[in-house]
Amino acid sequence: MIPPNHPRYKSLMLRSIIEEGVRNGIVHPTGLIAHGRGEAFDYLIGEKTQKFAENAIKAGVAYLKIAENPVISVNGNTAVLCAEEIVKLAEKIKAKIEVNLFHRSEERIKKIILFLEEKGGKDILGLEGDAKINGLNHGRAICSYDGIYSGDVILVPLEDGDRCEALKKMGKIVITVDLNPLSRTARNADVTIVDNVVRVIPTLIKQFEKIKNPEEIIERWNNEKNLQIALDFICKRLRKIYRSHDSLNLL
Ligand code: PTJ
Repeated sequence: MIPPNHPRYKSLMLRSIIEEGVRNGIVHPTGLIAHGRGEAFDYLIGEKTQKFAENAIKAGVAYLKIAENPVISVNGNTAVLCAEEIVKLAEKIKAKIEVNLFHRSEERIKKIILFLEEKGGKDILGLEGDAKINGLNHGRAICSYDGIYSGDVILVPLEDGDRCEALKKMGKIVITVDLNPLSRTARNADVTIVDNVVRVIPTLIKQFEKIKNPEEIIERWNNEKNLQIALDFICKRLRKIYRSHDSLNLL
């Protein structure tokens, strides 16, 4: 039991959700490591949705608004962290949900589909495995023809760099959520939301009604520049924290 008044309550709760996800076979064991890396970067951005993430969320919404066949790709970590919100988002934007795993196993796909269905998800793709992402030769290449394969705009939180690159080569617009602005996925995607997926999905839902000028937002969007802003923010923040520690030591 984590006491709600613990100063790290929210973060510890997310850890425990991921841990439980591993125990019940939804999250792959390496999902713990991925989560830990995410936590470290969340620390660096102040565990808040910063301006650069807000702007990326707006760009993501803009692409989702003009999409003809949007798809949300869900893996083990994303499922346990925000299944309910993913289902709500899919309904709002009329997107398909596909369970698409890096460490693919039929058993885990079934568990994740069931988990999403318990939260209200319908017609969830993933088990068919009737298509392949071009240029990848591993289980992670397998996808659904009616989902990722034929989709035009793909939202892939916590994605693998190789696969993101392969999706881009297939001509997809890739929107990712990745706390690490240095990752290959972050650098390859069309829109990289440097923020925690648990904060991003509810914000995407809220912004969907608000955005009325998607074409203008897309026209102005520069992912590389936004990633640089995120990195500059982290560097500036670290220098500031370091200085304030220095002055504390002097007292
Ligand atoms: O369920 P599977 O088999 O599809 O596997 C999923 C994981 C996440 C294990 C797999 O895709 C993987 O190994 O991912 P990576 O290459 O470690 O990348 C995960 C990225 O997500 C890292 O850059 C983390 O910083 C980032 N990340 C982790 N937790 C979060 C996050 N980004 C946003 N929100 C998070 N909560």
